[in-house]
Parts: sequence; structure tokens; C-alpha cells
Amino acid sequence: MALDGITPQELRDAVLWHLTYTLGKDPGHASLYDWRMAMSFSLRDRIVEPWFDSTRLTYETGAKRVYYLSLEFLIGKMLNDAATNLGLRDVAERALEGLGPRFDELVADEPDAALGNGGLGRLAACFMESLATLGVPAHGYGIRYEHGLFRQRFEGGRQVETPEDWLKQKHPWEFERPEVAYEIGFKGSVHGDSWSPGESVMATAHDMPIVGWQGKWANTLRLWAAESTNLLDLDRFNAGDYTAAAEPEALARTISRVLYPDDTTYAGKELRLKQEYFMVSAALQDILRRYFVTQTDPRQLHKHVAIQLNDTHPAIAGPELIRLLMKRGLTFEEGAGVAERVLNYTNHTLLPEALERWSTWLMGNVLPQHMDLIERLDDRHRKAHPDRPKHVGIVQNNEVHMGNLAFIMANKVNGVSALHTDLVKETVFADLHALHPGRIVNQTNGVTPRRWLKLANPALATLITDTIGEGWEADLDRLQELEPHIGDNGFATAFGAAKRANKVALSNWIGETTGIATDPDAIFDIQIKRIHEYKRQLMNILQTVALWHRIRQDPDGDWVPRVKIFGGKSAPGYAVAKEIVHLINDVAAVINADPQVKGLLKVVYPPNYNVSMAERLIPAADLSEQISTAGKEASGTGNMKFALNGTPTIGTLDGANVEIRERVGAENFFLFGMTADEVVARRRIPDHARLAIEASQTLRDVLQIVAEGRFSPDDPDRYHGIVDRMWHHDYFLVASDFDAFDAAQSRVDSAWRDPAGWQRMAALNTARVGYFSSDRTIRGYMADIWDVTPAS
Ligand code: 26Y
Repeated sequence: MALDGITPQELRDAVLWHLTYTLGKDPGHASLYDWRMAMSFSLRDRIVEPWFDSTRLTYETGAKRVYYLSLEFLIGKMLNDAATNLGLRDVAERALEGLGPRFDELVADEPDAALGNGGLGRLAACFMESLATLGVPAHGYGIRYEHGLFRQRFEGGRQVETPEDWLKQKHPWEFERPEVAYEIGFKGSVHGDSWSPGESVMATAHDMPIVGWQGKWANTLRLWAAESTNLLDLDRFNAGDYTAAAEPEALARTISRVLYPDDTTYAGKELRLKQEYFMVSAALQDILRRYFVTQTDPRQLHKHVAIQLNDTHPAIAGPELIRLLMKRGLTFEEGAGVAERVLNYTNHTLLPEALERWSTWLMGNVLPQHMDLIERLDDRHRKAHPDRPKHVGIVQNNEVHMGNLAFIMANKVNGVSALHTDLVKETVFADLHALHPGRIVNQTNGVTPRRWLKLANPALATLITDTIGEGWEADLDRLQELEPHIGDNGFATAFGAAKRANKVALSNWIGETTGIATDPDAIFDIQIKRIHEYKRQLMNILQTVALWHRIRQDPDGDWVPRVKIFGGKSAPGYAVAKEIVHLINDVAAVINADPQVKGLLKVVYPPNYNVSMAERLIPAADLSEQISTAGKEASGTGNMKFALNGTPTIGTLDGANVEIRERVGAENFFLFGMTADEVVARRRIPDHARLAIEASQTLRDVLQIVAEGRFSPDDPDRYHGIVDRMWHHDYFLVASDFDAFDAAQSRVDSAWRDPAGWQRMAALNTARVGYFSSDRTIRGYMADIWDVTPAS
């Protein structure tokens, strides 16, 4: 099934063919968009055959299938990814020679598919790619949001959101499947075991082939779009009421209109519940339809199907699967028995405010039969554990706890890093863990090295291949073979040159997009992730202020030049995070314009951080900021991408940082701050923040400068709220960890003064983090959760 080669001339012919017959353009009049479409279709054609072969082989072998249900897939751009995995990037470049635009211009023209908020959505995308690379028969199921995550702009330093519009242009990577459509009901009434929905919409399938490394296998990401069941109300139309006539369609379409842009605070919105049920019901109907193509006994479902729930967002799958099985003749008890052998649940957060709970009123209104089933499941669980503590119920205080529902319905529950899994056992699910020991397992996250090294960092990828040969892309542990070469002059020079070239490219891009000049020889110190109090961008910007203050007191001192780079979006309704965004921009404006600093310190915050920007920033980074309050970051995956690209971490013992540090070695990681246990203890001290501030001259100076309005001269009171909260609340312990962070930054400066030592540390990070490939993670899910083996 290996991919046939294709020459540049053949690919060129294919591009010209699509330009002519698919786009209806001749080369003389084709736009960048036309060329991009023609190239995308030509590469997509190369995926179709392995895609068919994969499906055929799966049917022939009767292999068990994996289904990944997620409300988010943060896939980013597809063109370069497809070209990389097909091994056709060079061929594509040469195919375009003399025709018009360059391949990288086509890549730049593609909009990001931003169908996710952050880590959880990007993890789903990495998993899809690894599943295809490993040849696992798998489908992803999600929603084809018309508008992905909002675009971020800054106006006067404030975040402003505008709608994202990725589907305005044709999406060349999808196949519309109008014949694959399911009806999804809502509301209405229940009589016995039968539900008469009061409303319904259609879910129609849109398929994206996801091709694995070397094009050997391709799976399907099936995204559902909502459409009206009755397209137009003809009676109203004929009566002349055209707006009302179009209403059913507009109503239906709102379901797949927009991604919820909040990954922090859960808000019990009816539309969100409808989105979740819409995706889950369509997916489960589709899974059962496919199952019954070859099987007859629904009781054997677990032998052929494993379903993974990406957080609780698709947790309504428990009751929905039971409902669908009951429609096929199973009793409630039989249905529940099947469901709990098939479903598995991944937890991604311990933050109480991000845990989904639906009022029983809303659940009963939108999904009346599911509310009944949830109560029966609660009963069933209670009877099975008569001595259980009261508070593990699915329904508590008139709320449905989706975490408990997902746990109770799951074969396996997993955390996403070793520390996180321990905390899952000890905190949110302590009682359920006691009742079901062995159900919770760990699967430390990973990232795909194809996108995050091969595609994003060709300079380093080429050096790796030159040093250890081919094959590391799908066997990332082989990066260890770099280690003996790290001291070689040739390797060291080339490694340094690759990093430097990436930094020059980033510096140029920063200049073009923000107008800020940066020195490629400075430390590129990068914190990119959603803006959240627990991720402590505030601590980072306050420490930046401390550094600025020090430089001003001794402008001729021997300072190590730094470029502090921030990237990330705040949830639109998260006021505190928005203040932090504003503060970073205000600090940047003052520092960057300060002649006394003489360019030794720059602060850069390019707007609209997304997957593509990450691909640009990470290969050019010298320092990776992973500074969350210990116990709060479930895993992190950016931390892995940085280390893989030869970037040491400054970080706390949180999430996967712990495991990264174990692997790269403590001497190659800038550790600081309280441990998760110490955090819990510190919070018990009522005036911990005041004590910490009073003990730190540096922090007091910094807070004084901010409170005086030095960064907001037009509105001197602007940051009184931030400073006041630091003194009196500081739940995320910025004050308590500040001095330790500041000291760790000084250790970074000292280490940087020894260029050879720094570079060795950077290279050791690359050589020692092969473990964090998402291929390893998926193998873990296969062995410990899904009980599947690859078909090829
Ligand atoms: C329900 C709603 C408020 C909600 C929407 C999205 C809640 C959470 C989320 C997304 C959470 C998320 O992205 N979590 C991240 O998952 C990554 C992959 O496991 C982890 O690496 C990261 O630490 C975690 O914050």
C-alpha cells in the first residue's frame, strides 16, 4: 500500500489540470487562491487511494475501530501537513517552478482551521495524525463550525474579538456527504421509553481525510453541519412572510454556527448543550449504522468499537448510546452494560469552574428522555454500591455533574500527565476512584513530531536526518542517538546555525507585523497559550517590569539582552484575563519606547496567536515559559513542542513539566516555585500574599510602579484592580512564587553567558524528549484503554 512516487512534472500536470477543470481558470488569470486550490486538490488526490485502502482493509480484517469524540479539533493548516506526510514538499516546490506563486506562498494563504480553543483541541488534532500514522482504524467526530475561534486584535492594547471566517473560501480538504445525514431531536415529551421530540435538526457529514506519515494510511475526521429538517416553511413563504419562512433553517444552523470561545468558565447555555448532543447523537447513530453493516448482535459492540470522550463535553454519549441500543431492542440494563464497556473518558482539567454541570431543569427540558436515563443510571449505580458516600451521585443539588456521569459510564478514565492523574485520583474523583479502583489510568500527552518538528522546523529536521539518518519521524525515541554527537564541532555549529536562522526569520516577521525591531542574538523568551490566571502571564510581565527597572537603574550594566514574546487569547468574557492582556500591551509600549533600555529588552505580543503562529515561534525559541501554579495545568503540550525544538524550559513542577524535567535532566531545566502540595499548604495561610509582597523588595517596587500608572499614564488608575487583587487575593500565588521565578530568570541569564553550555542544554532537550511523541501516547491508549492492535 506504499505510496507511488510522483515527479514534479506529474504533480505540475495535476495542478494545471485542476486549475483548468476544477477551478475553470487558465494559468495567466489564476489568483493565489486558485493556485492553492489546484495544489490542494492535487495533493488530496494522492490521499484518496490510501484512504480507500485503509477502509477496505478495516472491513476485510474486521479490526476493532476507535472513535474519538470531541467538540474541538484545532487542526490549523492542512496543505503543508499533507505535503509533509506524503513526502511531497520538495516535489510541490519544484512542480510550481515557473508557474506563478511559490509553495510557501500557497501555504501562507490557507486559513487556519481553528475549530478549538487550545490544548484539548490541538491534542485531538495530534491524535488524529498519530492514529493515521500508526494505521489504527479510527474516526474523529466533531462539529463543522462555520466560525472557528474568534480573531483577536488589539485596540489601544485591549483585546477586541472579530468573527473568524474560514469557510468563506472553499475548504478543499473536505468531502461533503449529503447522503450521510441523521435526524437529531430536542425537547418534546416522553411516554414510557419513547420520546417525541418537539424540535429536530439534520446533521450532515463532511469528511476530511487525515493522512499519516508517509501516506500509508488515512482515517476520516467527520464533522457534522446542522441543517433544517424542513428547509423552508412554504405556507409562510406563500403568505408573503419571507423572513418567518426561513426561520427553521436559521434556527437549525445556529447549532453549528460558532465554537464556544471559553475554555475556563463553564456557563450552562442551552445552545452549548444542544451542540454537544447534536454531535454525540450524530456520531453514535453513525457508529451503530456502520457496526450493523457487518454485525447483528449489539451486545458484542465492545469487541468491535472503542469510543473516547474528549473531556466531559461529549458525556451525554452515555445515555444516548443506551437510548439508541434500547431502540434496537436491548433493555435499559443491557444497554447500560454495553455502554460502560465501550465508552472511555479523558479528563483535562481539575479547575472547578471548568467542570460541566447542567441544571436538571435545562437537561429535562432539552433532553427529557436523557434526563430520565441519567436518573436511572444514578439509581443503578447507587444500588450497585449501597455503602457509597452520598456525594458521588450524577445528580446533586438539581444539577447533572457531567464528570460523574462520564466516570460512571466509562470503562477507563484517564488523566493526561502523571501528576494530573494522581490529582484526579486524590481530588475530583477521589470517591469514585475508591469505588472503582483501577478504572483511572494515566496517559501522558504527546505531540506529533511530523507537524511540530519536520514541518515547523525544517532546519533542525534536516540536521537530525543528516546526523542519525531517516526514520526518526515515526520512531521518536531515536532522537537519543543525537546525544553522542552533541559535543561534535560540526553538529554544534549546525545546531546553532539552525536556531539562529529560525530566530532571524522570526525577528524579520516580528518587524514586518508589529514594527518592533528585535535582536536575533537576544534570548527569545516565549510564553504562548490561552491567557488565564493560573498560567500566570501576570507573573511573567511583572518580572519583565522588574528587569526593566533594574536596567534603568544601571543602564551601562552587563545585561543579557532579552526579547519577551507573548501570544494568546483571552476568553471574551474573562475580565481579569483581559486586564492582563491590556497590561502586557501597555508594558510593551513603554519598554519598547524607552531609550534608556537601549534595545536590551523588548516586549512583543503579536495579535491572534494560533496554530500557524505557534509553528513560527516555537522553532525560534530559546526559553519556554511553563510557569503555571503547581497542580493547575493538567499537562501542557506546548511545553513538549518547545523542548522538542531545542528550547529549555523555565517552569514549575506542574503537569507534564515534571516528566519533561525527568527526561531532559534537572540540569537542563530551570525549575522554580512551590510544589502542588506546598501550594495547597500556602493557601491555608490567610495573608500569604501580603507576607510574600512584604518579603520582596523587588515585587513591592514592581507593584508600586504599576499602581502609579507608569504604564497607563492616560488612565493612572487602570491597574489598581490588578495590584489590589495581588495584595488581597492572589489565588494563583503570583506573589508567593515571584522571587523564585525572578531568581530562576537570573540563572537563565548566567547560563546564557556560556554559549556552548547553553547550546548543549538546548540540544539535550531535543535528544531526550522523544517520549513525548503522540505516537507513544496513542500506543498507550491502544494497550491500556481501547484494547486494539493496528491493522497494518
Ligand atoms: C466546558 C468549557 C468551559 C470548556 C471548554 C474547553 C472547558 C475546557 C476546555 C478546554 C480545556 C483544555 O484545553 N484543557 C487543556 O488540555 C490539554 C490537553 O490535555 C492539557 O495539556 C492542558 O493542560 C489543559 O489545560
